[in-house]
Amino acid sequence: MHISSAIFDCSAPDLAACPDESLPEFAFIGRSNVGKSSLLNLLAGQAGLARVSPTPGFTKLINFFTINHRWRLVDLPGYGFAEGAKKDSARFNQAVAHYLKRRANLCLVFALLDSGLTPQEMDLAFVEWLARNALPFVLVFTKTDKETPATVQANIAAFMAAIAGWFEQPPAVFTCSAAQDQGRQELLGVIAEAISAIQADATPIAEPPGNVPAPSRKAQPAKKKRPDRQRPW
Ligand SMILES: Nc1nc2c(ncn2[C@@H]2O[C@H](COP(=O)(O)OP(=O)(O)OP(=O)(O)O)[C@@H](O)[C@H]2O)c(=O)[nH]1
Ligand SMILES: [Mg+2]
Repeated sequence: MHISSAIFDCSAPDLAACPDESLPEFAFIGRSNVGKSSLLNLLAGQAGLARVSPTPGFTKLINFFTINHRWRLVDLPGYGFAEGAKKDSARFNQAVAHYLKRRANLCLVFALLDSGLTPQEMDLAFVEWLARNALPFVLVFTKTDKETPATVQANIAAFMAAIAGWFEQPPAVFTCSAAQDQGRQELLGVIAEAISAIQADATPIAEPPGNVPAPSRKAQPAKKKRPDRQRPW
């Protein structure tokens, strides 16, 4: 997929402040410092679009970026950041949960995990939460440049073994390195497929030939435009 434009839209402290739901959204979530903002910049092809920092808990608001005027990347605050104003972090965690559970145009969650770490309790709990809430997601193991390929593969295998019992079909797994420009095309491919699935779903009913009465749109069951039941990736 070619990215022709990537524009910062707005920052929202809670669901009510989020922009309208007219565009499909792809959200990045994971522990503080896992590389969410860096991956967003890698996909957008624009360093500095989302702000990156070595300080955990840097992204504190829900940040929206419109890509190609047609869909959005959403940078979420990380979980597991205990410092700072307690009240604020609690509110942001709740805001993220509301966003993930209630945002009708959320197409897919990219759940990020550090490829240099063995399975972490907090990440396992979060993936379990995603599964329990039937949210569509893929796993992305980040920062692959920091460890040997063998270590990365061992950590991925251990994580997949830990979650295996929760799914009939395990979630799709990707790797990336924002530092080495790795994983961009694969992840953009996932987004392109999800967008195609939405467009196919939204194809208007063709007019019937002759005098045959057109099927009433009202009679059709309302189809939710979230492709979460289809899992096109
Ligand atoms: N070596 C390496 N460092 C990375 C990579 N991705 C991110 N980093 C570094 O990790 C740190 C955190 O990156 P961010 O993208 O800000 O992480 P985040 O998940 O958005 O963090 P919060 O907003 O604090 O939750 C920064 O110092 C980045 O430069 C990567 O692929 N490889
Ligand atoms: Mg960030």
